[in-house]
Amino acid sequence: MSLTFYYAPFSTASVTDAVLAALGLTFERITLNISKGETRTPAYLKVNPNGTVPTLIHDGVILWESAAITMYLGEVFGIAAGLYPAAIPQRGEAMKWIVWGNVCLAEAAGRYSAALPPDQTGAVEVDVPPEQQTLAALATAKTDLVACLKILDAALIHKQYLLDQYCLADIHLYTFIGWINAMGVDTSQYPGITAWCNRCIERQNSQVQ
Ligand SMILES: N[C@@H](CCC(=O)N[C@@H](CS)C(=O)NCC(=O)O)C(=O)O
Repeated sequence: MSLTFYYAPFSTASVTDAVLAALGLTFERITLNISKGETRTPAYLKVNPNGTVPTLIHDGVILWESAAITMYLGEVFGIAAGLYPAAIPQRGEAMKWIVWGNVCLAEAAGRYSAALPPDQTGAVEVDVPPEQQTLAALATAKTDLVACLKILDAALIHKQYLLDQYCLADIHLYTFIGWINAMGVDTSQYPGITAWCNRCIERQNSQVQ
């Protein structure tokens, strides 16, 4: 089995990194420096024409988009590891939360990050168009981000995990919360999210022992 992971620190690839770690998979890591343009070289664009990380190559199958990668890894490795539901309806729940994490939560967080001064984004520095760096853009992104956090909090307030049991969907979304906190957004006012984050940390700690 061959698994190659294109990664950059403080990027969306951290989500895939956390999923790979939870699955205990052995892989080749290729670390790219986004600031030096290493995601935009002709050689890398042949692998991922979007010029972004993460990219994962599994036995010749080239995958981009962290949500697709988490679901693929769940399907191929996660079921046997007890970290991904084998069938509906829980499978559908996992897909719903993973896609929502990217399309709604991380999308709003990304706009918030883009509008912040470069040293406060909690992420790798990228060029941001000036129209995305206004106070109005920051306020709109914050409103959208808070709306997402409220949805997540409501889903977790009476539950241990997003699904009936801990799975890759928790790891995927929990990693985004880490980034959101690193941007200075305090999520401690959301009791469902806070208790869930603590449970995810405990799980991660027990996985490395
Ligand atoms: N929707 C994509 C987002 C990937 C993405 O935007 N990655 C950024 C880092 S967070 C990147 O690689 N940027 C490199 C560049 O723009 O050159 C995913 O979830 O995988």
